[in-house]
Amino acid sequence: MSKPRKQRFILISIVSPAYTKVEAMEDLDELKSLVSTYGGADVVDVIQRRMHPSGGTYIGSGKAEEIAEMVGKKKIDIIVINAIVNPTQLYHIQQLCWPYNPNIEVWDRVDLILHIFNNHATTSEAKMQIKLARMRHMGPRIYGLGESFSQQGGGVGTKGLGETNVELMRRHWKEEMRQIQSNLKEMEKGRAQQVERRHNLGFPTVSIVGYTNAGKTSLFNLLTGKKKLEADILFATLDSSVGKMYDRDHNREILISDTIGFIKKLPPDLVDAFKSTLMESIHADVLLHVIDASDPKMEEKIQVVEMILSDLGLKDKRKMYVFNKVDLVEKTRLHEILEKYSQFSPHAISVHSGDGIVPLYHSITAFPFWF
Ligand SMILES: Nc1nc2c(ncn2[C@@H]2O[C@H](COP(=O)(O)OP(=O)(O)OP(=O)(O)O)[C@@H](O)[C@H]2O)c(=O)[nH]1
Ligand SMILES: [Mg+2]
Repeated sequence: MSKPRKQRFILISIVSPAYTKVEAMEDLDELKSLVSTYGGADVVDVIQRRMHPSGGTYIGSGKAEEIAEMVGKKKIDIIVINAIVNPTQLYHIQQLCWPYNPNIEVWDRVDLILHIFNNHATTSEAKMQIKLARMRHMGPRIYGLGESFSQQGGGVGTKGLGETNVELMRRHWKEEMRQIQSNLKEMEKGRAQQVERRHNLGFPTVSIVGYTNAGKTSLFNLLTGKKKLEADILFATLDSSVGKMYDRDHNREILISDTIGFIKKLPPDLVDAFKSTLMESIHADVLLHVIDASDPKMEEKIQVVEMILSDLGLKDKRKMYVFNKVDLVEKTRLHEILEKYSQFSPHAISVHSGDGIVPLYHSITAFPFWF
């Protein structure tokens, strides 16, 4: 059987004119990993330097025309813009591309992340959370389209029909969203009871958090002996897992949880949709913030994670920074990092080589959980 043809992408990265070439390329890199995680082929990269998005098409009308022509020439299926773009602007770009490909899709960064989530979701809860997040994100777009269609309809007798359809759709949409929210609430209750039961049993709990692809699941598997999927893709993990680590020094078990990774420009709606998955972290005694020490964007990613933790009300939670993948980092650089983050009980580890795992284990078992 022949492989299905990969969907062909144009990637558009919008950066401030102040960015150097290297910075602009780094910005595009994350978008490239997202597209490759999705399974798409990156056919054309466009870096646009501008301070502010431009009116109707976000990327400027001249650029939008150029891109539309490229859609035809390069047989493009999907255009993705590395930003959160308003629905009308996406729709305008799509319209410009119709003469070249009537099935063209135009996504913003959130659409791309949501499509990846959708492909990776395995549990019914994750599927529902994603559906809710998609509806919240796409909702305005559907209404927007509805308005455009009813304007297009315009002729005698058609306008009313258009409006009725939009109104019906809107009502149906709202009802479905309410239903999903109430199902998720039920699941959240169940999960909260579970968390509480464990807490009452007196298990110390540790939650692994961090940017996507930092090596959280790899560390989780190592500490708990589980075999969850670790992969060089973004958002390999979407649900949350809890495992046990035996603490020899105190003859007890410590609960370790692994969960979804974070990424920059995650809209609050998405974080909100995943609240119940993140519940284990919310109730943990301590957070292990796993960081890919070999990543050139490490510092920015630490800040992104800190911001999301703070949105989740976890700003003051006790935490340790765990710098992973040190097999890929030079010794001098590592010293600099450990010095810079000395107030976060930093650990340098490599899940691959085993470096630093024993000291980390001892720090976890010696952690003053009850104080
Ligand atoms: N070189 C090196 N690679 C590592 C190390 N630890 C993990 N990795 C690799 O990093 C990639 C991501 O690992 P995961 O454990 O799936 O990362 P994650 O943080 O759970 O990622 P998501 O669930 O996708 O957010 C995999 O390809 C791992 O093999 C390490 O110590 N050194
Ligand atoms: Mg993972």
